[in-house]
Parts: sequence; structure tokens; C-alpha cells
Amino acid sequence: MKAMAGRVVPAPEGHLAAAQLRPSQSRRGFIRNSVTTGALAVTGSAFAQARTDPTLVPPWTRSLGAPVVTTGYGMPSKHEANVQRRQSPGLTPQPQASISFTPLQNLFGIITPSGVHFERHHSGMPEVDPQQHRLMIHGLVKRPLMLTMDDIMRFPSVSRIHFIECGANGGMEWGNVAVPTVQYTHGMIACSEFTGVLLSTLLDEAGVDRAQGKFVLAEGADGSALTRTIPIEFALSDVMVVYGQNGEMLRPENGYPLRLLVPGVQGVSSVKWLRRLEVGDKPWNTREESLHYIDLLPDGMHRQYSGVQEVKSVITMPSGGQKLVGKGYYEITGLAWSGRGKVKRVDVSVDGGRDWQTARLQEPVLSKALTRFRLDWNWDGAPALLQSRAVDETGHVQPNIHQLRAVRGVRSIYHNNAVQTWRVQPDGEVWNVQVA
Ligand SMILES: Nc1nc2c(c(=O)[nH]1)N[C@H]1C(S)=C(S)[C@@H](COP(=O)(O)O)O[C@H]1N2
Ligand SMILES: [Mo]
Repeated sequence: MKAMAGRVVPAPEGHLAAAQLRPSQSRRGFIRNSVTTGALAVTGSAFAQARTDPTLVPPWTRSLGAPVVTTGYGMPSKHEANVQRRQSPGLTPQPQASISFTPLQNLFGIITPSGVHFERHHSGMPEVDPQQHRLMIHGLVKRPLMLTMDDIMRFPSVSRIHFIECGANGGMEWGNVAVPTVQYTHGMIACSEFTGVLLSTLLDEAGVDRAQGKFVLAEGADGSALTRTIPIEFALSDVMVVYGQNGEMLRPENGYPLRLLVPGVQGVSSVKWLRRLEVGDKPWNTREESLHYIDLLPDGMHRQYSGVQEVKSVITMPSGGQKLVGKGYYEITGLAWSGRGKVKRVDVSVDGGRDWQTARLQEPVLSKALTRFRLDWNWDGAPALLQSRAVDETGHVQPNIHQLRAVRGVRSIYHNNAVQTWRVQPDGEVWNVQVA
């Protein structure tokens, strides 16, 4: 029953994904009701029930179910068809250079199901044949390598849980364009268990020149031949050459059959459909690190090679486009992360940042991974301003949008890690706002 308090209702208007969240009078009352009656009045929720009498046997108990699916790939229930990646209308009119956003408002825990992991392609999604795919490793190495997928999968492997966040996540909020839902404000992030080979293992095999080699260039096999420079300190620490995602091979849209994963660094460095790694002694200054992925500052200068995704968090429920149906208990929940390591603490405010309460962190709390936080809240029906503010293990504190704008102006697209505010109106509707 508890799940009913926060279910997302399919919105007739589609991409706005409005939701209705049902409260109880108090948390204790809620639990007592659930235990003694096994049901609550949930009219208007996603699970509005045809019958409330628990002694009636439902039709699906009175007949045989569908046969076991012995072949094929399992899909979510048809009742969950609203859980979709979505594109932002008008944001990227060219469908090959586009973004689809993760439906954060519909997800639990910290792992993003592969089918709703956001997508960002610069030149569309190539269809790569794993039999023909090769990874070349060359440059300042003693033994240049040309590896097949089979070769790569014979190296010692590791599995690690990490987020991938596009540097442009939250970019629209710089200039106060308040997009309606958390899917659009923060949905260019996802978190998976990735399996592959540490790049350091491959660079050792190639005999990297540790004196001269200062940078690694990674190139993708798609039409954009996307290229990014990775500093060797990153390359030799936790960077992975990945083929597995959430227990299976990468999805085509996430780089099948091979991608780079640069944990904690903006997504563009995690080059998909990885075909080439070159060791060099200076940054390459490619198109994607000189024309794009730079931050234009108020004085006309720009920041370049700004890679690490700083500490950040967002409340995913209640969040923009959802609707609270009546006063009472709600669990405020959301996600926090840092490209510098583990999340240490998340504070939540329901009054726009005047008072803060420390949220519970769900284990496991992992380095450069999403962390789930939760806080109990009794909504009194008055207007509320919900915010979360994360602190990471290096002591970095998530800034507010005004602090960020004071330093970076409003012409940046990338690296907005500001505190997000959701306004709960007396009618229960939740809106994306920026507070003074
Ligand atoms: N080859 C290649 N790699 C790429 C891209 C691309 O277009 N081509 N997009 C980059 C960007 S900008 C991001 S944010 C991440 C997104 O990864 P995803 O599509 O798996 O979410 O991939 C990066 N790697
Ligand atoms: Mo990106």
C-alpha cells in the first residue's frame, strides 16, 4: 500500500507527466490504516481500485494466467507505459543531434533501467557490428594494439556503479527557463552498473610511455567521430572501457558494443562506440572541447576542459508537474551525486531554504554514483518551497543559482549544479520556480 502514496499518473498531455500523490493524515495513521484494513481510499491515484472490499476475489485470481514466457525479452507491465524517455519539444529540432531525458520522477533506488537511460547523440545512433568492430590503441605506447571485442573481453574485468551526467544537464535553468518536470530539469543523468576493463589495464598492455604520455584522445565510431581529450591521471585511475551495462551488453543507444566511461566527468568524455585511443603529450583541442563544452563567462572569456560534475541533488518526488492530493504525510525523496566522490550529507528544506533538515541516505552510498535520500514530511496544505542541498566527502556544498550566476553569469550552458526549488501550491500542484 505504501507505494500508492507516490505513484505517477499518466497525464493526458503526455510529456508533462503530471502525477497525483495521495497522502495520509499522519505517517503513523497511514501505517495503521494500511495494516488494519489493507486498503485506503485511493480514488484519483494511479491505482484507483474497482473494488475496495478485500474479501472479493479479483478476476485474475479466478483463472489461469498467461503461460510462462520461455523465449523473448521481458517488458514492463502495460500499466507502466507512461515511464518513457522523452525529448524536449523544440530543444533539439535535428533528430540526429538530439537528447532524450530519463524519467527520474518514475524511478526508485539508484539504478536507471537501461531502457530509460537518457540518450545524447551528436550524429545519430550508428549500428555497429561487434564482429567488425576494433579498438585501436596507439600514440606514445611501446606496443600499439588493434583489439577485437573478443580480445577485450578476455582481459580481467571490473563491475562498478557510476552515474553518467551530460554537462548540459540543467542548462536551461541558467537563464530562468523553467521547464516543467524533473525529467527535463535533471533527466540528462542516469546510473548503471558498468562492466568492462580498466583503461589502465589496456594502457599497461600497450606499454604506455609514462614520462611523455600526459593525455589520451578517445574517438567514437559514429558519424560525428566524437573526440575528447582525457588527462592521463584520470585514464590511469578509474576510467573504464565498458561493454556491460546493468548485467547485459550495452544498449545500442548507449554505445554498443564498446564505450569509454570517465566516472564523475561530464558525459561527453564517455565516448560511445569507442574505436580509438591515442596517447599524446598535450590536449588535442578538438571541436567538442573548443567550440562546444566550454563555459562563456560574463567577462567574455571562457572556461575550457571543465570536466568534473560538481556535487548536486534534486528532489524527484514531489516534483514539477505532480500533484499532491490533500494534506498529510508524504515521503520526500530524491537523488544526490558528486563527480568528486561520495555524497556525505543531503539537507532538505520545505520553506525555500530558511530551515534545513538532514535527510536519510539509502545504502549503498557509492563514489561517483547516484545516492537516494529520503525525508518524512507532513504537508499542512500551505504553500511550500521544497529544496535539497548536498555536501560531498570533499566538503563541497551545492550552491544556489544566485551564487552560481554571480561567478558564471547566465551565458553558460554547462555545469549548473544549483539547488532546485519546487513550489507546492495550496491546490497541491507542484511547479518549477526559482526563489530570491
Ligand atoms: N561517439 C559518441 N560518444 C558520445 C556522444 C556522441 O554523440 N557520440 N555523446 C556524448 C554525450 S554529450 C553524452 S552526455 C554521453 C551520453 O551518453 P548516453 O547517450 O549513453 O546517455 O555520451 C557521450 N558520448
Ligand atoms: Mo552531453
